[in-house]
Amino acid sequence: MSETMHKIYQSIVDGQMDSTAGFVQEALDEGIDPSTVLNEGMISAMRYVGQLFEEGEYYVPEMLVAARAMKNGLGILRPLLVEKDVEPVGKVVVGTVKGDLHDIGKNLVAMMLEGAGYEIIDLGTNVDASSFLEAVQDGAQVIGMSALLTTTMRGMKEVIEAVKNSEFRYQVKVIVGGAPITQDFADQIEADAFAADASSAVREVNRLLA
Ligand code: B1M
Repeated sequence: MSETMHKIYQSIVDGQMDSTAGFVQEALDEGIDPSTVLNEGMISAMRYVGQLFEEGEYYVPEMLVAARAMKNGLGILRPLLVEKDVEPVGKVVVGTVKGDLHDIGKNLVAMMLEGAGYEIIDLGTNVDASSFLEAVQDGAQVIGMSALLTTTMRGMKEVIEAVKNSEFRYQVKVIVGGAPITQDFADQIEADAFAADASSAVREVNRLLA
């Protein structure tokens, strides 16, 4: 790992909220590919933060400052991931399910979809079934749900049930993702697609709307 990439990684792990963005810019100026910065510098750092939390080394405040550092870094990457002035190829509503406040992965998925030409309705975190349905009423063709907690992932099924019991049953597709979500779980709750990361989310949404 180059020195700059190491600085990005370490600034997230240490939650140095004000340094990450500068280091990300430095890496881009050095010609490092944005997806390398994202995956090797940033996502791997968050993974390590999660490990430290699991091991009892870190507590919620440390996770929180790491998340802020990551968000500041993502602010620099955003314009590179999101293309401007393209005619929307479809409309996708995204949100983190009820009871769940994790939004970094969901935001990344939204950014990459936007970059691929989709119009995004971002409902944020802690989103219930009726809010997803309202967005479908507003024209969303795909519901994208994120969950990071084993306790909240079941909420995805509730949304799918609500869709099935609504007039939009045959109109809308559902994609799910997030750290605890697997293809098996997606099959169990009868989601139309599962994606393990943001770029496969784009591939899957393209497939759903093809
Ligand atoms: Co929390 N947290 N957290 N946390 N947190 C995890 C998820 C945890 C795994 C940490 C651990 O124990 N190792 C653990 C969950 C354990 C479990 O359920 N089995 C955990 C816990 C326990 C908690 C609390 C309960 C802690 C507490 O209060 N005691 C609490 C819950 C609060 C709540 O939501 N109600 C909590 C709180 C927080 C913070 C608020 C402090 C902060 C979130 C800040 C924020 O998001 N704004 C936080 C953080 C930062 C984490 C970790 C460290 C990092 C998450 C992250 O941003 N990853 C996380 C550890 C981990 O995941 N290893 C952890 C980076 C992000 C890019 O990855 O979100 O996985 P991810 O997204 C990926 C893919 O999953 C996928 O694409 C993304 C890009 O590749 N993807 C999709 C995601 N959504 C998708 C949707 C799609 C498709 C793909 O389609 C629509």
